[in-house]
Amino acid sequence: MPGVRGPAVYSQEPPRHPCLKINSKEPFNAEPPRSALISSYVTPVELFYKRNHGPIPIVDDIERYRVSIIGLIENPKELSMADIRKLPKYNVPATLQCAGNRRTAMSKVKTVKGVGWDVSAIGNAVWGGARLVDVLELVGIPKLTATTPSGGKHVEFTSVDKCKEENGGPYKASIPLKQATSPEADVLLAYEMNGEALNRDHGYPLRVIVPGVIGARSVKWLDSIDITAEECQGFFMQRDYKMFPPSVNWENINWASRRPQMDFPVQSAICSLEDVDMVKDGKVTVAGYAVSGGGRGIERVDLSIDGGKTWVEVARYQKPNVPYVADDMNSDKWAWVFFKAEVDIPQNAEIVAKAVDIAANVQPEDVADIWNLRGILNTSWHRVRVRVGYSNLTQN
Ligand SMILES: Nc1nc2c(c(=O)[nH]1)N[C@H]1C(S)=C(S)[C@@H](COP(=O)(O)O)O[C@H]1N2
Ligand SMILES: [Mo]
Repeated sequence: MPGVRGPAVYSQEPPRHPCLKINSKEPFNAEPPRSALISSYVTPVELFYKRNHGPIPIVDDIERYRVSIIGLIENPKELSMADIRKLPKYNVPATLQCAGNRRTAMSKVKTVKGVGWDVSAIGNAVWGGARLVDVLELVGIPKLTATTPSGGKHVEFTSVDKCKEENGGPYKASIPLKQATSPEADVLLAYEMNGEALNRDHGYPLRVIVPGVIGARSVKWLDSIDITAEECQGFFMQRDYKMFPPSVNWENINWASRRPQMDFPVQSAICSLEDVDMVKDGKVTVAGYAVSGGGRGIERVDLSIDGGKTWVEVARYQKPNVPYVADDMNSDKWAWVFFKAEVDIPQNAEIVAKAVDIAANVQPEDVADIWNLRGILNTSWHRVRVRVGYSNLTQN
């Protein structure tokens, strides 16, 4: 692509916030501390997790930057940023979550392959850009198309970065054409994040946002859009980001037997406490996030202070003064909810959260039941252990 200096080296990485916990330096993978993650409903850009598979590309000549739309269509086109900005602009609040979120906890059951993450490989941003459905109309594909006349059924996104998993080639992913051409699906070509131009870490100048789907399909640094007959055959679609049962190991794995993961399952995590926390007295704040995939809202968040024996429902919310109603027009369909409760705990407590989405999907109880060799989709009940430590001063 013209206007791109894609360094195949790590000497030109952008500056990053010092509070991020770095899980891998090259490629750069980092997440904010738990407490910072829930300090605001819209995650500030600098605190948003960064998940990369190679060095951050440099697009330094925005005038010459083009996205090519090719494949099984009548009229292939090259679009400049000006062309994309001419289309109606949408601002979509959407939570992006890496399929590897909470992997570290899964690896405690049995070793898994992949970058370790605590509970913060997730963030909620307002993505601004053109809708993919409008972009595809420019090349003659009408809304709600499942198949083009020449047999196109998938939309493949190719980046300009270079990843070792692709043998030095670019990162790629695809989504079904039906979803790409559905106005309801809100798939975006985003050039803004929280009202500012996208920064290099998050895909400058243009990235895909596929709401409700694992982060891996939201391709950053977009180079081309290819209308294809088959789903993308790239590494990250075919040999990664697939959910396997616990019985599958590296000897008997058959990658072709499973579909690439798309929608995210229902998830929640407590972020006001660490895995093992010592608190001053028996009153603790339990706060965190809950989110589901496919635009399914959060129907309920349950909280336990006795390891899951008994439960109470906790309040959940998105914005101040707007009651959250799952599936309501005034709620952000693709975004997480926060929950918060003040609880009285005994000397030793195991605090547990689990969420239920509007389809009544519930998080699984035990991480061992969903263990998989790649360590993805750890959506098990989130547990933290709290000990009340009375200091001498507060003791009678
Ligand atoms: N080009 C490109 N796009 C990419 C990736 C990548 O390595 N290269 N990582 C994917 C993964 S696995 C995730 S979870 C999200 C992370 O987006 P973020 O870094 O903006 O949080 O980007 C996705 N898009
Ligand atoms: Mo990811």
